[in-house]
Amino acid sequence: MLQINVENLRMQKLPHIWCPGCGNGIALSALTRAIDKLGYDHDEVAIVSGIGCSSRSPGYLNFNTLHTTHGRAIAFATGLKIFKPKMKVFIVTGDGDCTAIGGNHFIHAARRNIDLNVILFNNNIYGMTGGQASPMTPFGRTATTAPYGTVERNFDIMELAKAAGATFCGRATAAHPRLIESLIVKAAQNKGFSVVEAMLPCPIGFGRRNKLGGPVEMMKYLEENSVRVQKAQKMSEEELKGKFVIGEFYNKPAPEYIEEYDKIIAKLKK
Ligand SMILES: Cc1ncc(C[n+]2csc(CCOP(=O)(O)OP(=O)(O)O)c2C)c(N)n1
Ligand code: SF4
Repeated sequence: MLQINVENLRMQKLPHIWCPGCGNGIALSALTRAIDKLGYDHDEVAIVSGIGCSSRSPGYLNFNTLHTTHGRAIAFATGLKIFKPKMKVFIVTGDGDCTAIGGNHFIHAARRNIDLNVILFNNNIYGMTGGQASPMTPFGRTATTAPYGTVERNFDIMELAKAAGATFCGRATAAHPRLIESLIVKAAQNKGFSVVEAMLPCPIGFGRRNKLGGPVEMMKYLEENSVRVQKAQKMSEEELKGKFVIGEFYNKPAPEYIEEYDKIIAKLKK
């Protein structure tokens, strides 16, 4: 059974604000289990978020936490990491927070390969503000801002992260909590910019409007339509339509931003 270590929670901040059946808690608990597995002290971990339902997570977590402004979590985390390079920094961000208003921070942090770990809580919608479409709302799905279905194509964040320069990326769904956890462990072990996408049900802002049923049906949908990366490689584009490819997508080291900066500082000090 999957358990959560209560020492990782700020019990005084509970109950949380999330709707019944929201997937955020699944990713939050996977993050805490990953931190336990990595053996980090509470004092050496920082969790940074922007604004949104998902971005409320750090408030419930008993680590160093920063709840910042919408879209700016990566910018704050970059400053923190530069000032305290030994800190293990995790960013909890929603699909709107990370890929719309925060999109430019995301691609440039990836390009720099700064040692940060983005945990993208992807519920395909702006949950907190009532269900507007985000850049990760799948084509054709409805939202308050797209009542007849969005005509915009959604980002594939794995492809975007890799193309921008991230050195680790992986995806899992709420129906695969152990995979979310193990991807977060690997992300943290990567010395560079890492992205873990957790596909999570938002039954209120996304599921209800798109007639995907309640939380149980949404979880089943995620489970039944997921395909492991290795299997997906042998499938045609047609066969992959509507499927969520999950697993480790990319893991290849490259020069890390702070280490490169330190080299220049050391050279100039000589
Ligand atoms: C600068 C700014 N613009 C807009 C908002 C309003 N706002 C708050 S949360 C949010 C979207 C949240 O969606 P997402 O990041 O996907 O997270 P979720 O709530 O789905 O977890 C928006 C637009 C804001 N707080 N600040
Ligand atoms: S609106 Fe969606 S993301 Fe926000 S708490 Fe409710 S179910 Fe979760």
